[in-house]
Amino acid sequence: MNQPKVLVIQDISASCQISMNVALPILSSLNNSTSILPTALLSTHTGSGFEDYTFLDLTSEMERILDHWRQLGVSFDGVLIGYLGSHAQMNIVKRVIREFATDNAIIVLDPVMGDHGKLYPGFDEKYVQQMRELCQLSTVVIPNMTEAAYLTQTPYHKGPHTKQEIELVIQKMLEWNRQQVVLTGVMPSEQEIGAASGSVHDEQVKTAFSRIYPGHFDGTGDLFSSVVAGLLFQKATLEAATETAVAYVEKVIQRTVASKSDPKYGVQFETDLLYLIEKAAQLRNE
Ligand code: PXL
Repeated sequence: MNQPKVLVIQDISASCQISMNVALPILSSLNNSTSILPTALLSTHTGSGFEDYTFLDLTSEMERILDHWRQLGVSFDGVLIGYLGSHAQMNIVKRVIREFATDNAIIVLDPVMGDHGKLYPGFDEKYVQQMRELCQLSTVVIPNMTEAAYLTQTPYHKGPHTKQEIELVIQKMLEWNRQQVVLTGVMPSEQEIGAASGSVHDEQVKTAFSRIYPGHFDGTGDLFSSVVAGLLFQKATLEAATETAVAYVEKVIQRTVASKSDPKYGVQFETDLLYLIEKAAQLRNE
């Protein structure tokens, strides 16, 4: 069986189970052949509890890597884009899509820039505007409620969310990317959380939900988009990929709570990788 050749563009938060540290094992478990283009090297992520993090911007190295790949004639069937370290990297990502993506490549963009109604440190309105442009070049965009609010210039609403409210956000997002959107952090009630997906080819918005567990779990957004991307690269439908990602992330959160580990370091995703692998095999045979 031919493996898709895929590229992950995001940071390495060295000692946390987030971003590149989860994307690689997830994509590999889902049978994708993976290359990486790291955007920055940090000691940890930039969220609360880690105020003194180190940050090495890899912009110039990214350019050098791409120049070498160009000489080699490297190309990718799928690209997953996550946390970028600077404005300048937007142009590099556009270059990757232009020069290294095959004609039918699937470009999955997680527009990582904020959560809980606020932008992460280092991001501003100029970055949001650049992100809107990147949405236009992507096959699937996976914003959380905060990122969607910034991208569509609608007020952030913590939830619970009504069906109409979610459908409107998805419709506005689709005006930017004109293909497919998966909105995360959707809360139909105080007890449930999950995702809603929409496509320009299908009027109907599809949803998948799980139980809410109290607390904040860093890295679940990165985990979710890695699962969706990994399955889409394997030709699963958007609906199946979204349902699987919601179910897997719930299992991982249960595991993390049971382990009593400090959730600021990310989630315990490894133990349930077999569940994901088996689910992917089922989807292939459907
Ligand atoms: O999980 C998103 C993320 C990725 N990378 C870095 C971050 C964050 C969220 O805070 O700080 C460096």
